[in-house]
Amino acid sequence: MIDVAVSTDTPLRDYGGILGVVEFGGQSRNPDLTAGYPTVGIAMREQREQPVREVWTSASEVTSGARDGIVYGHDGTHLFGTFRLPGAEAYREATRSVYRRTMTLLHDLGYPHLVRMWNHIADINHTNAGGLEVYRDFCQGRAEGLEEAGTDMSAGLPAATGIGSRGDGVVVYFIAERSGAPLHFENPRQVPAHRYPREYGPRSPSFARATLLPSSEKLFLSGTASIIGHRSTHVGDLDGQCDTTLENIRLLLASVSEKTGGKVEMDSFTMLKAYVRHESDVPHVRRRLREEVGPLVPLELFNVDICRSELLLEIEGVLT
Ligand code: 3EB
Repeated sequence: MIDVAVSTDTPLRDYGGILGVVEFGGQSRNPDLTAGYPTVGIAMREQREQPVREVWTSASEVTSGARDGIVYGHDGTHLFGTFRLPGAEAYREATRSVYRRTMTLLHDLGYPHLVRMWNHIADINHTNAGGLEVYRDFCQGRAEGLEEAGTDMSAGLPAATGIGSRGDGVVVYFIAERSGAPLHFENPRQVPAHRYPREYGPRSPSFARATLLPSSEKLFLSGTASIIGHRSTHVGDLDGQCDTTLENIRLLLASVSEKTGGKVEMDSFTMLKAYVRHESDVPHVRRRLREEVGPLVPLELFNVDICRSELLLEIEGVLT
């Protein structure tokens, strides 16, 4: 059984088995195994702020290793993996290559099902030397790498986040599963991202809106924003974007509940994260989210850029 905890303790308390740790602090750092488990740093906060850590835990014994630039920890059921691409003028080729290597690693270690991926991309809205937006360049490499690895690009894509960071380069971490095939879901009022029209870039973003992991009774909600159909709505209107984003989440949860016969609702969150483009909007978004979930749900907000320049916020989370 895989679980996640949010911690600001240094050193970490004893969690038993640790599959991997993601440190959201002032700097992006290459993943390593120095602590005895995979650790990666992502520049998501100001240097002076205390880092917050996301700790992916297991009830079983964890084995860790590194291969081809990918650092991983696994327990026989789940695998946590992470890699970093150094800052570059273009990411397409490096992304294609590392996504392919990731799929090969997952195949070789026997965790063929991608469950969830987080892609943190520095300067995500900048235009690169080739005249392409950094996010679109990344999306092209990601789609090519997954496709070349034989991924089913309509039904086999995991839930994901594609978001900015304050560091340099691209940091990715992911969860994969051995068996019990995860179930992927789409939002009834959003065009699946893999079918976005060409106006959003040469290759569509590769992700599903949510992934259910039946073995751990967890629903991984992708980064969700103020998008209806394939268009951004309420441009320039923070509350409008909050409303649409929350409604997108409600509709998605209703659709998952209907399809599985289970019940996932707004108060089923065990972890909630929001990305907010403008620092001055952070307190308001925090208040809006606290109205939705109880006072005990871990809630983290990060002031970073969002993949479409008109989007003011994006929300993701884990539900049980
Ligand atoms: C969207 O719905 C907003 O590129 O992996 C959300 C989740 C978004 C994941 C990704 C992008 C990604 O298109 C952006």
